[in-house]
Amino acid sequence: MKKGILLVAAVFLLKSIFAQQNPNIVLIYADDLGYGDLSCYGATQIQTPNIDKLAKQGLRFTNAHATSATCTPSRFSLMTGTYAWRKKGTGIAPGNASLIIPVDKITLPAVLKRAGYQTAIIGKWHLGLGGPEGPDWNGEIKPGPREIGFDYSFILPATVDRVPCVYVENHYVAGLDPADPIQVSYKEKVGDWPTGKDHPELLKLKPSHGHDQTIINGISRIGYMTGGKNALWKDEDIADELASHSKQFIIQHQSRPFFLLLTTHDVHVPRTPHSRFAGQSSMGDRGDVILQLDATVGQVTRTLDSLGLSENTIVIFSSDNGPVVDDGYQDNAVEKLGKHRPSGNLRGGKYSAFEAGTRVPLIVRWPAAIAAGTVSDALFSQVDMLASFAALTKQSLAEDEATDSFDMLGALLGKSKKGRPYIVEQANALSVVKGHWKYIEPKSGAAKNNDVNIELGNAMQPQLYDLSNDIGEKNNLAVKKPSLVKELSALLETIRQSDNERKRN
Ligand code: NG6
Ligand code: CA
Repeated sequence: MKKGILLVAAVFLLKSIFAQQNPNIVLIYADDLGYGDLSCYGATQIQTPNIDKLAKQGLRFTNAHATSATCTPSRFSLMTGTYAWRKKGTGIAPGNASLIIPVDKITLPAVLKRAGYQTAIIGKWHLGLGGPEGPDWNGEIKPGPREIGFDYSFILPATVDRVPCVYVENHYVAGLDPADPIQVSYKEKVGDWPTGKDHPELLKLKPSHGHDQTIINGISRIGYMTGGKNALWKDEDIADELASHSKQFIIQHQSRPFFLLLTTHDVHVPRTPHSRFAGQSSMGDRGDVILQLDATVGQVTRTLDSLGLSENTIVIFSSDNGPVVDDGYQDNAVEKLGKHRPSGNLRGGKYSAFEAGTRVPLIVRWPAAIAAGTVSDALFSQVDMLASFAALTKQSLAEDEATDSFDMLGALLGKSKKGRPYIVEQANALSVVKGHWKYIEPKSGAAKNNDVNIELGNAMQPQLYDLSNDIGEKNNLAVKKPSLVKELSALLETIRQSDNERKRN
């Protein structure tokens, strides 16, 4: 009897110690999901109940941004707290690129590791792997996630439309048979596996532009590969694989604070919904993988619920860049789009300097600290996650660490309505948004990418938009307001030249 009471007391004590510990953090980072793609952001042709529920229980941002309109630079900034455009070689990475994140600088996972967190990345990486020679797919693959602060990694090395089509778990290709080594080239054909260019009759999903090299699982990819047959992923199972690895990580690390970065493949191309989702939306494959993404979120939140972790776990949901409908495969996304507007009422999309390039959904749920059902119009940039997480875990950054990252914890948790004083958006051109004014620097290059049917925002003349009454960036006021153009172009130049934005502010 006495023992029983002691046990109960011990359990209570442990519970209260855990209640005071740092919150777990689960950051779910979707790929190419647009500002208008979720029902909680106004979509009506598609319902995303699990993500909507996060918004209902937490905080939804209307003016949050990835740093860039494409994946690699956005992820680079998220990880390093610095702008990718400051560093050469941070554009969309080929599948055999070497690691582009410096291993001797602070990173988002390293900040949390410093605070005692167990850290993991599960999902898309696309930040390069290995030293200057690139990754050794048949040996130890490093440096990579483990060397920049993740205790555990289970990744898609680049994108699913790029070879090699294998998972990398920690330092090795998962399930690789050493007798069947992998060869990869982005220059010339390797091995004798057919390509989409030569054998379109073998394809279950045909390219619309590019994507005509080695065929894996009936889908032609960017790049050539051969070997590693046992290790090849099955496209339709990727979402479930990532969700089940995430679940496992959460279950195994529930007793200590953990940071899980779940970077989904959905809704990037090639879009290959599992049979549970195929045909379930009215919008073809793109709609179906939005449903699949929503279900992934549901799997994670239900895991947290079942372990009693939801109260003290911050769940963050966002996207790496804006939406694209045809990104290189004939998957019916264009034909079945109907009235759905992936960019909502914003102009542009993925690759674009217009708002839809970087303005993305951002939802933050933390029942222990954030009031349910709130909406924030604060200007927020993902480059600030690093310094904000440092603040959350009561750490101060050294002056030379993550120098573009500001502590915006107050805004991130909805305690403050005040956002960033300004943000920089990266597409081909850089833009700066200050208050409700947006300036896009003059840039040569096509005004529109016809393959993807997206306006890129390039123009030889400066562009100035008043986002408070022209969110669709239709009315260029640069000629009418030369002094504002001067002010904002000077600000952009100052930021560009600045070697320490946090210090400068
Ligand atoms: C482009 C690809 C596109 C996509 C993108 C990267 C072609 C024609 N297009 O080069 O399909 O893979 O790169 O997307 O190859 S991102 O979200 O990872 O930045
Ligand atoms: Ca992307």
